[in-house]
Amino acid sequence: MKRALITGITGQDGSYLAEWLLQQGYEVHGVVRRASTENFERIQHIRDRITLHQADLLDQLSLISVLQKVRPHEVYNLAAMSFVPTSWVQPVLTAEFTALGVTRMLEAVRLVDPSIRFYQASSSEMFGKVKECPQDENTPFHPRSPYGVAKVYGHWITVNYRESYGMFCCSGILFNHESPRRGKEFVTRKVTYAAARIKLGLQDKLKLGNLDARRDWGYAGDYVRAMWLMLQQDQPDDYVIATGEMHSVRELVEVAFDYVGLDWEKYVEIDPALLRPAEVDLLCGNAAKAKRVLGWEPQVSFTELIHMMVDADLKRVQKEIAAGRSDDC
Ligand code: NAP
Ligand code: F7E
Repeated sequence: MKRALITGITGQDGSYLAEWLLQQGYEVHGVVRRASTENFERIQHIRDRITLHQADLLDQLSLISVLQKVRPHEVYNLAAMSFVPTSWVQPVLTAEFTALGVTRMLEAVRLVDPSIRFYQASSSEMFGKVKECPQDENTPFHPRSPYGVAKVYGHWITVNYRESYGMFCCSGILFNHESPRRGKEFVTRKVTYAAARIKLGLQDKLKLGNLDARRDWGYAGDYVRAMWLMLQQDQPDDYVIATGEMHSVRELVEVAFDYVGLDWEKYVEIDPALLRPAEVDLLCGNAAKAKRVLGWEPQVSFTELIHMMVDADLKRVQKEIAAGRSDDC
């Protein structure tokens, strides 16, 4: 039986990847960091089928120990400080987690068993102020946030361990991917949650930043399959994973509010505090290499994704109302 270790298993992608690997017959292990209250909501439904280990990307020895204990065949390094605005507030910590954390994980792999296959969660944020459209594996990087800069470091150190030590290291350059499990501060979820709450009478305004920003949004469940496929190839390599379609935040709001029968313009307010010091105006990926080599293609369209998220939020908010514990807005 193959064993996999996932860092960031409590996150959006970690939870979908754990499900996918269980379906493939893997023994699944996850790294969690200590918190005063457990934050296992996304993995609650598979909690009895996975094994969790305490470790932290800031603590080299803890990573080595967990690898020695689990002896995985594959490591998926998904843990990171992943929210772009916070990276301006905590740039040094972002670099520690999101950049140096990758080297700590790679060093642990090299020390314990360099034949372990390694996946690094790289990001389209590395393209930032884009040099061409669409972006592919050869497009130069120009990151626009401390998060993007940290991800560029993580990407190149992954490539470097492959080239320096011949390790099986892959970097997946994933464009934005979303789901009902997306954190509520990211724009898709912020919008679908607000649409549900406004529809159900719990909220009357939604404050947003830049409505003109455009992104290539896909479904997280599709994207974790690509991570796994990368580690099943004969040769390690880097791949762009994207839908190839771009939509603005304004279109996202329209689709979500239309779906619940509301006119978004009556509810959305622009809050200048939500504008970023440096914006990524547009991102659109070319995943032709992933299609050709991995046979990977997205299965959920943009509209299906947003409808899926609104449906899930309507159900969640209705449950909260029934239980008498809806969030105050
Ligand atoms: P997410 O929901 O924010 O999850 C991040 C995970 O990292 C959480 O499990 C978090 O644990 C963990 N983590 C953070 N700091 C840690 C530390 N010091 N030690 C151990 N664990 C730590 O992010 P996601 O959307 O699933 O994304 C997964 C990865 O893909 C991230 O690296 C992200 O930067 C990258 N990525 C995401 C996208 C996207 O659109 N979703 C696109 C490209 C790349 P806690 O639960 O304890 O906070
Ligand atoms: O913003 C605009 C905002 O925070 C998308 C992370 O998973 O994907 C994600 O990063 C766009 C930006 O995602 C609001 O200015 C407008 O242009 O949902 P987001 P992100 O910054 O693209 C990449 C690929 C990652 O790797 C990251 O980990 O939406 N926007 N108004 C807003 N964004 C937010 N969050 N909140 C607003 O009110």
